[in-house]
This record gives sequence, structure tokens and C-alpha cells, in this order.
Amino acid sequence: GDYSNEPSRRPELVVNSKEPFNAETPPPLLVKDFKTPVDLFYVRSHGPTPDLDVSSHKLEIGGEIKPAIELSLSEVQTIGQHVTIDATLTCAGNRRNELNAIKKVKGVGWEISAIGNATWTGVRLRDVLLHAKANIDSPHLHVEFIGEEDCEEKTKYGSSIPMTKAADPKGDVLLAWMMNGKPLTRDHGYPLRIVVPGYIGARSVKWLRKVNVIPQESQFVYQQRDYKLFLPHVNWDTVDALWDSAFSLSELSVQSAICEPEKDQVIAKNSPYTIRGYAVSNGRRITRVDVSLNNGADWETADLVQQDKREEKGFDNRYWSWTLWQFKVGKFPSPCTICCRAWDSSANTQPEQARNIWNLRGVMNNAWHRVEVRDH
Ligand code: MTE
Ligand code: MO
Repeated sequence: GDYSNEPSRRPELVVNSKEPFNAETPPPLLVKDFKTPVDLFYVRSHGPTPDLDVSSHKLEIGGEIKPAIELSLSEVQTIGQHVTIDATLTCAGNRRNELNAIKKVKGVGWEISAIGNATWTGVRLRDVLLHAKANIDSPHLHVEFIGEEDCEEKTKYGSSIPMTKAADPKGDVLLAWMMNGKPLTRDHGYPLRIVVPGYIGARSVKWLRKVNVIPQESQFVYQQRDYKLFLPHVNWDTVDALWDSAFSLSELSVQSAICEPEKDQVIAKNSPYTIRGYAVSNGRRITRVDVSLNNGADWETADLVQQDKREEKGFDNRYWSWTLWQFKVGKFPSPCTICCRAWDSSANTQPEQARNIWNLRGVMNNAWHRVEVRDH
């Protein structure tokens, strides 16, 4: 790939891979704002960053849509009502480093910040599909998204979601051109990207070039290989026979993490300290976050500081934004291991040990998050 025309980036970002660019937010900055600043938002790219010209960029709607339709960004913008939705985006590989520490996994390393919360403005994918006269009532169809760039895997970036999510008016899937009220930046998909709230970030395709209505899941590696779960005993010799029967990841499970203190931080014994973190669960409301100061032997309830206000508007299970929480400690019992776990409105919670959910691709780690604190 040609990496000679990459955009400039904030020096605060923690870079996990330079080419392609993969970087995450320092955890204390992550919990400062309910909406993550765009230039501090994690970046996960599989190839060089496109530098697209909005005046010539075209979106194609095809697959079963025949003949295919070509749309400019301004034409996309006239198709439906403009909608603004708050949604957290998170990579299925978030917290991969903890799995890698147990046993080596394959994939870009991530600590706890391959996640961010933003406001997205666009038109509903549902309206675009209706405009293209797609059969949105067919439950067997899938909608595939293809990006503009050539990835390091020597293919375009492609992925899909089921029509049932794509066309669900409560699914809130957008063709978005704005993030936090400004045009998308190059790193986040300028000029147009898909945003699939509640699904793994891999489905929110950036630099969107094509939308295809197709009879089965996308055949791109990013759908068929990269984002699948296996048992802990499956290794690189045995996985080949299992790829096709394993399901492609889509909806996220319940997740939470401690952003302050950071790992190995020093907190003087018996001093006051406020623990902060995030929690999110695929549209379900976060109902409780528990914190333990002794590695899970005893638990207390954290304060939910800020969360999506969708309930006031009468919407169910569309809490796409994360919840920020805090737990104030009067006398910190350093040294200790603190941990957190979240619960959602269906009483889903997180598994105790990452080793039980270890998988060779290192995806979907939502084990209790532990942070060791020192006293000097
Ligand atoms: N879209 C394209 N075209 N190319 C990519 O590499 N990466 C995906 C998704 N969309 C990707 C893409 C993955 S794995 C994630 S987690 C999100 O974009 C990250 O979005 P962000 O970089 O805006 O945070
Ligand atoms: Mo991702």
C-alpha cells in the first residue's frame, strides 16, 4: 500500500500500528467527555487512508438492484429526512491485549479504548433501500457495504448486515456524512460511511463506495474470516475446518472498563480517589455497574454519571450510547486489584475470567475488567 498521503493526527493517540493506521484514545481522555472528540476517537483502518473528492465521489446501489443506481453525496442527502443519532462505535478487537497476555492471538493489539461515542448525522439506510426499490421485507436478504480503499489483505473492505437490521426503522442504521456535527474526517470515512449502532465496528464501513442487496452474507474476508468466535482449544491448525460453520459477529454483548486509574497507577494508601469508566450493551440500557476493590470478593454499586436519554423519548432498546460511571473511594486500599462489571436491562452481565472466552482471533473480550493499583 501507499502510505505517502496520510492525514495529520493528534500526538495523544496511542498508536498500535502505523501502516495501516490503528490508534486508540488514552483511557483518562476517553471518560472526560460523553461525546468523544473526533480527533481523539480510535481509528481502525485496514489500508492507506483514502483522500476522496466529494464532487466526483459516487455511491453505487447494486446487487439485486438492477440496473445499479449511482448517487453523488448531494443526491444521497435528498433521499430521506436527515437524522442525528448518538451511538458508540467499538471494535470487536477491543481489549485484545488481555487475551494475548493469556495466550498469543492474531490481530492488531488493543487496550480498552477501541471504543468511542459520537453523534452521527445522515439518512437512514432504510430510506435509501426504499428509494432503490429493494425488497426490504425479505428476511433472507443481506446488505453489503464496500469501501473505496485497497486493504493490506489485497482486497477492498467489504462486510454485510442482515436486511432485518438494515431496514428496521428502530435499527437506526445510517449513511452518515457528519460526526459530532462536522463533516467526517478522512480517518473516519470522509465523505460517507455506514454507521450500524449496536453492531461490531467492522460493519460500519468507511469511505463507502457500494451498497449491494445480496441473497447471502458478504463473501469478503472481513465477514467470513476475521470476525468470528471459536472455543479456546481451537488453534490455527484446526480452525480451517471450522470457518464456514462459525457465525459472523454482529451484535455486541455487554461491556465495561475502568479508564481511571490506569493499569499500575500509583494511588497512595488511604487517599481519596474517584474510579471512572464506561459501560455499553448493544442498545440495552445499562442498569447497574459494580465495582470491587478486592478482585471480585466484595462489590459496590457505581454512580451512573451520564447515559443516553432515549427512554424519555419512549424508545426501547435503542440506548446506542455508552454510559459513563464513577465510584468515589474515601480511603483507597492500595495496593489492590480493582474490577468492574456492568449489567443491562435484560440482566446480561460480563464473564469473570478472560481465559474462559479466549479465542485465537482475540475478539469480543468482555470479561470483568481488572486494574492493579500500587501504593508507591
Ligand atoms: N471501513 C473501511 N472501508 N475500511 C476499514 O478498514 N475498518 C472497520 C470499520 N470500517 C474499516 C472500515 C473496523 S474493523 C472498525 S472497528 C471501524 O471501521 C472503525 O471505525 P473508526 O476508524 O471510525 O473508529
Ligand atoms: Mo474493528
